[in-house]
Amino acid sequence: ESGITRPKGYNVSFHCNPEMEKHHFGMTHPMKPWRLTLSKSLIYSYGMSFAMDNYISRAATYEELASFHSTDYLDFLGTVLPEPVPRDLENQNPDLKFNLGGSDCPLFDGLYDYCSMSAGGALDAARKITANQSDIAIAWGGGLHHAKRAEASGFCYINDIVIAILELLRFYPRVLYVDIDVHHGDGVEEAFFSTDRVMTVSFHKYDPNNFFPGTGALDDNGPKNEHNPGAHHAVNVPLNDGITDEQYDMLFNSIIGKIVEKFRPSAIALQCGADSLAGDRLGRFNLQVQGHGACVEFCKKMGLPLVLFGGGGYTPRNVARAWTYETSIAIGCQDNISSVLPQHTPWRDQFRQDTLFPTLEQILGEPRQNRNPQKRLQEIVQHVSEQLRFVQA
Ligand code: TV7
Ligand code: CA
Ligand code: ZN
Repeated sequence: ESGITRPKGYNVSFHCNPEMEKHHFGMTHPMKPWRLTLSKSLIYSYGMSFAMDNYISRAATYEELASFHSTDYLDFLGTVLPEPVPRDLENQNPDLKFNLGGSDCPLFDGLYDYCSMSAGGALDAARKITANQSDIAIAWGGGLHHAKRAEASGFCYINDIVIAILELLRFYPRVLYVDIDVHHGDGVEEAFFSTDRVMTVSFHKYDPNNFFPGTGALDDNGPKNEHNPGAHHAVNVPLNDGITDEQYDMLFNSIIGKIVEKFRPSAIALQCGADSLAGDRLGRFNLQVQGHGACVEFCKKMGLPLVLFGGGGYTPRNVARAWTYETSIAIGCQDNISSVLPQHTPWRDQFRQDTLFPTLEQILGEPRQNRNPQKRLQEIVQHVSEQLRFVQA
């Protein structure tokens, strides 16, 4: 008895493309599309595919990508060929075209296909929502929040989130974008900087000189020009190393709760970057699978159409745990699934511990020091409350 049942009248759709997982950024590059394979295999091992509509997503068309990106950029992206850049020469060449071909955004075989598949999944998910066929649509292969209109950035080439939100905006008056990746969601924020139809909220590690991308201070809230409708519609929650589940939960619930009340979105787009988990190769937080998943649960409880995107996540076994737990929350079977990984899970030894919820001690040995004083978190909530006085639904 797997405990997986399909609630009547509640639809979750799952959008993925196995072709995407075969791409490689390079041997030592932290972004491993294989983490999608591991996640999906754990989700399927729990039997969750029986409680969702499962789709192999298509690749987005050039025209769909051009709803956000410039054609100059897309044309270049579609024609560049990978030529290995010698490691030592790379830093002497600061003017890479469209920021392509450096070590963060390398050129690799099938790059254009990889990008269009990531965007295709996100767009399929958005369309299942706007067609009223899904209550929650999941695209773990998306969430590439740093890409700009005509520039690659931070492992992101095509901004599937912006493209999906533009689709939602054809049907809904207002969309709330929430980003729990450990990095600032700068590309999505910038894309909707001058509209009051999208409110963007990013929680992230903020250290302008030492942590990518260096933007997203508490008082970066949209255009300073008051006549711009987008003013006050960017919310930033800058955090420090070692934040815990309890603190994050308090912040998330109080901030997102206030925003939903004031902005009254018609749909929510949630980027679930799993690099905010403890033990991530690039991240620095102490979040556990439960705390990360609590954000998904809170958004689901708002009772609005919801699109879930992937994003960062550089320790594949933890990414797979988080996105599996979050898929179970979407379906509503989180209290019925076993915390012990299914015996027949492929690559089961990759997970090291056989539980879906390893303790901080199991993940880290020694937990990272928490550098988020309670007083600072209260200041953040206070700032957001004051900011929201300028926001009208
Ligand atoms: C959404 N951090 C993306 C997050 C993008 C972070 C960065 C690396 C990195 C790149 C590598 C690599 C790495 C161990 C880590 C200023 C630099 C410093 C490259 C070495 N190892 C998301 C982007 C961030 C590439 N970039 O939000 C190849 O870390 O900090 C930077 C920029 C210049 C480039 N160098 C790093 O999670 C999906 N990159 C190993 C091999
Ligand atoms: Ca973020
Ligand atoms: Zn990230």
